Amino acid sequence: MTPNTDRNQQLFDRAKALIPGGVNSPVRAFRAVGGTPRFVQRAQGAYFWDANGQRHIDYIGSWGPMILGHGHPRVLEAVQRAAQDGFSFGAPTEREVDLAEEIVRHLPSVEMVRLVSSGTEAAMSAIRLARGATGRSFIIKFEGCYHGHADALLVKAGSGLATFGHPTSAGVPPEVVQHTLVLEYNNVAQLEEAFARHGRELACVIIEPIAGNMNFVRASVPFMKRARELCTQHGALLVFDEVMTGFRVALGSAQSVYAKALPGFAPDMTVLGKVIGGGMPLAAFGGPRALMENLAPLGPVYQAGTLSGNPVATACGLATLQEIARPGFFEALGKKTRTLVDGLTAAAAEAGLPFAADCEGGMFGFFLLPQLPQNYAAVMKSDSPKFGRLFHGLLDRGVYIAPALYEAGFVSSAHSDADIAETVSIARDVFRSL
Ligand code: KE4
Repeated sequence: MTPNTDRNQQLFDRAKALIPGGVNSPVRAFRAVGGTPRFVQRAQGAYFWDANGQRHIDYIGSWGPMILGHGHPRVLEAVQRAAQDGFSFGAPTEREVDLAEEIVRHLPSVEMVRLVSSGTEAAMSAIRLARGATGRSFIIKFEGCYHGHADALLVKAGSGLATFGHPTSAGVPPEVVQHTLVLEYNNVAQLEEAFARHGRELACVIIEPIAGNMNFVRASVPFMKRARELCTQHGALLVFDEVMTGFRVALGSAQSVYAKALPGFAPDMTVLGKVIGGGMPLAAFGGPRALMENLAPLGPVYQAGTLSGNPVATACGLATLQEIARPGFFEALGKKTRTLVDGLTAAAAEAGLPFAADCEGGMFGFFLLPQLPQNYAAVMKSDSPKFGRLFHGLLDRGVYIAPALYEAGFVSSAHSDADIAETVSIARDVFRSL
């Protein structure tokens, strides 16, 4: 244990006495990689400083939200101003309408949105809406995809659960998941078969278009094309879980990437989170008017939330979206992320390390595998102990990546070219040591 973790360790020991695992979300506990989680004291731009004052270049960015880096001046100012006017009212505000307009502006498939407080809540509500709107019970999800921890979706989830290797969570009664079919990602044959067997009973297919909870696995274009066709043919809804990819991989989110490859492509519903809250608790789900008007108070599908559309969170999200909508933002961010990925790939090759990486916009992933995996089983072939050594080698040198093999990485507009170059140079040393 390097000396500089003692204040982190002290805090971790205190936390473990009061909070299960010492954390408020499992992946933060470093269980997959071992060692002591770094307690963040403060963050600014591309960096955070831990409890011992050690600076880290941050490639997690709160697992996606901090696309502008930490403490962007215009976002901070918007939040401070909003906080002056009140924290929460439980009544409508103009800024919720402004944020809804901003989201709808960039997503042609979305005519209406409902704001909620977490991605879990948004995905859970989207499933209920799909079931309510279609009158059907069955849903399809994919192994390795994670859609938050609502019971019906916590089946072979790819995020924390993949790290713990549990196929499902304790406490989820079998009858609650009996309508959840779990298929192999990118497997067209299984999709065909599931629709052949259950077509008319299927309310929706929910998918991460780029699976950030398997680190970084793209749904192939043929697979996505087939999913779209089958959903349309059988009257099931295609639900894009873009909590991670939304406003992160492109201004039009991942659906705009697929629409380039498949002209006219659009999901039937979109789940959003992370970036649209800019780091504050805010998420959303949206789609065509006819579908969304099934929601209370207009329609029979109930959904509610005390802090939904919270006035401080909407200020943070709106300021964030306004910044990333500036011309050239995503071109510059994409270039920076590509430079990082190419640099890491070259450094791994020099060290003779099996390594495959990919990126889109401000999101990237890499595998200690000879080529990019197409599904969860292939991802599971990664060398977990070696990843742990890589993780700690980078961490000890002040580079902070996800403490789990199955998590993606994120670059912000605050990461400078020098930060990227420093990261690649540090990685080169660590790869050699592996
Ligand atoms: P939250 O309830 O954590 O806001 O969102 C759930 C969720 C839904 N859909 C996707 C595609 C997601 O990636 C997430 C949450 N992502 C994880 C990281 N893999 C959050 C980190 C954590 O669990 O602490």
